[in-house]
Amino acid sequence: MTGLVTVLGSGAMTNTINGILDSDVMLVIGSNTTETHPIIGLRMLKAVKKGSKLIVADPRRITLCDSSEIWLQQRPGSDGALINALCHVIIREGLEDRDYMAERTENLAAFKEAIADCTPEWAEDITGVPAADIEEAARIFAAGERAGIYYTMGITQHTSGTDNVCALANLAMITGNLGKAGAGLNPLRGQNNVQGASDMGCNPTFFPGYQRCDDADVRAKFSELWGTEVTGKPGLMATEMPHAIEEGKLAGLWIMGENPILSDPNADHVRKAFAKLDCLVVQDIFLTETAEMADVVLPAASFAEKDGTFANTERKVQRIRKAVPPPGDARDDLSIVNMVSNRMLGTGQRYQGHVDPLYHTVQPLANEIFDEMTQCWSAMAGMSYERIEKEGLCWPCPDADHPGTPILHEKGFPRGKGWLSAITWKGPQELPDDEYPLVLTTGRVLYQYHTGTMTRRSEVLESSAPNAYVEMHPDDAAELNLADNEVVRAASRRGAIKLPVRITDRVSKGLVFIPFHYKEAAANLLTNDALDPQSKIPEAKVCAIKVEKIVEEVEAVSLS
Ligand SMILES: Nc1nc2c(c(=O)[nH]1)N[C@H]1C(S)=C(S)[C@@H](COP(=O)(O)OP(=O)(O)OC[C@H]3O[C@@H](n4cnc5c(=O)[nH]c(N)nc54)[C@H](O)[C@@H]3O)O[C@H]1N2
Ligand SMILES: Nc1nc2c(c(=O)[nH]1)N[C@H]1C(S)=C(S)[C@@H](COP(=O)(O)OP(=O)(O)OC[C@H]3O[C@@H](n4cnc5c(=O)[nH]c(N)nc54)[C@H](O)[C@@H]3O)O[C@H]1N2
Ligand SMILES: [Mo]
Repeated sequence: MTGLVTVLGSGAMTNTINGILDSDVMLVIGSNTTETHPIIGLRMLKAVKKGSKLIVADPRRITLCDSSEIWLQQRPGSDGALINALCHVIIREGLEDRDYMAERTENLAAFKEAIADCTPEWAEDITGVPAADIEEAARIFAAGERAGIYYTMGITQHTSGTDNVCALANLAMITGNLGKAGAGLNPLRGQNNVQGASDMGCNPTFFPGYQRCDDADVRAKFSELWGTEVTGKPGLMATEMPHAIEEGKLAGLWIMGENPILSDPNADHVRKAFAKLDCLVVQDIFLTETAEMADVVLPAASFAEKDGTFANTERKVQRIRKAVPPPGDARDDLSIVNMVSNRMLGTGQRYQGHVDPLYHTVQPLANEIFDEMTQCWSAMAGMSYERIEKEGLCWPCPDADHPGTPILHEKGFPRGKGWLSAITWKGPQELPDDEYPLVLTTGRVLYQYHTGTMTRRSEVLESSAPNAYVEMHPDDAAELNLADNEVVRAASRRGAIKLPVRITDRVSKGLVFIPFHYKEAAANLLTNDALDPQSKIPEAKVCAIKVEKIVEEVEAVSLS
């Protein structure tokens, strides 16, 4: 997997948002871009108008399908087979970029062997996509001089999520599409500043700047910089923590800006695990469902109430400025973390800082932390607040004269040659059966954001998408004798919810979709917490459920 880590590095886009307009072909796979990244979706639609050919691969008929050259409606969890078959056709028909492959990639023999039997007919059986459509899509993609791949959670939220991403990297490399404008491998990052959080080391294996904590040289460097001995053992991923609590390996949690009681799969299990903690601290801008369980709640300031930087999905580091003061006792996250760590470590004050008007303590200024970051990570070494005053810079930006790097891998990959992975398709962990005959996939709608802590407080947004629903194909609804909008019971092996049915051919027969925003019908009571072995991402995109008609219980009183 070294190939994956070096090709993908931080999980950011290799190319830029505006660069989408330079593409001849776009493959959008597992991304409902117009609803979840509307600005990027607009760029895609503009690119189509300019003549770029759009291939959509999604189990649901998303809005982008209307503008596509071809739509591949694969079964959820079958992407590995679909992508391998696309590669198979490209190699079989000699449509690959041979010079690029020879010069810039390795492990070709093992890759070719892995896709040798992945014929379009084989993939049709697994994915449900007609073999001829797979062939056509492969030809369109390979014919593009600049073909970009855009993917999001439809690709990653699977027990085979890492394999899916590696398979897409293969497709980009065999067609010579890594390292030029309008192309690339582009995961559209989700949360605001999730890229910045990754860059800063919000990951159990890395210090800031993707520097491994189990590397002795890296540890020595940070021990010196921070004036304290730093430990070198990788920690747990958030998704591993509920199990660790149950096994008695974890007694305390400090959660900042997450609401896992609603956002983690198998939510009932998460709630039971959290109840066993000795101490739960939650730092949030609202009293969330998770905060309600906490021993201590630390009120945080929102984005508009603090200074700092956000890094966006194209690795662009941009300034944010305090527009209004935080309400009441709320403090910016940096001050909160600093106040706690000062008391825990007794290290005193390491920054010049400013005096907090309420607490009369010295707190670091955001730019002091930024400067520290530029000292410990070469990719940001050339950045400063002065340089990003008006316009952000894309990392890597190694020195003060460097213009930043909007397009990654133009001259080569960090590891040298790009690794073509040999991927064997494995299906989802839980498949439908007689008892739970439907496949459930979950995701988002335009007007709501995750667990709704923020969007459900906005009257406009809430009135636009006020309730949960389950999308179901007309044939499945007819079998259960359901009317549109009728309230049904949806149940998996892990839990059950009640919600109205939305009868639509947006989904195929056998597939249902539930948005996970709504606490009154929380989709995550149903979802499976099986994890991808490498990335530890849960399989939020496939589990088996049943949907039942609710039969009104007849009041027995008058009969007795
Ligand atoms: N309005 C809004 N925007 C958001 C968010 C939000 O909550 N609301 N959240 C943000 C965050 S953090 C993220 S990560 C992104 C997520 O952005 P997206 O990944 O675009 O959003 P999802 O709705 O989770 O799922 C994307 C698509 O995957 C498809 N899909 C389901 N199963 C499969 C499968 O097996 N294979 C493939 N190829 N596709 C499948 C679904 O039909 C859906 O169209 O959105 C960000 N933007
Ligand atoms: N079934 C299913 N489950 C999923 C997914 C799916 O597709 N299907 N998607 C998954 C994905 S990709 C994601 S990213 C997660 C999202 O899961 P979460 O991150 O748990 O969801 P949010 O509701 O966005 O919670 C973020 C919290 O941060 C708080 N907050 C906002 N700004 C600040 C701030 O500046 N400081 C602090 N301290 N707090 C702040 C908000 O009030 C909110 O409570 O959900 C995951 N869960
Ligand atoms: Mo996300």
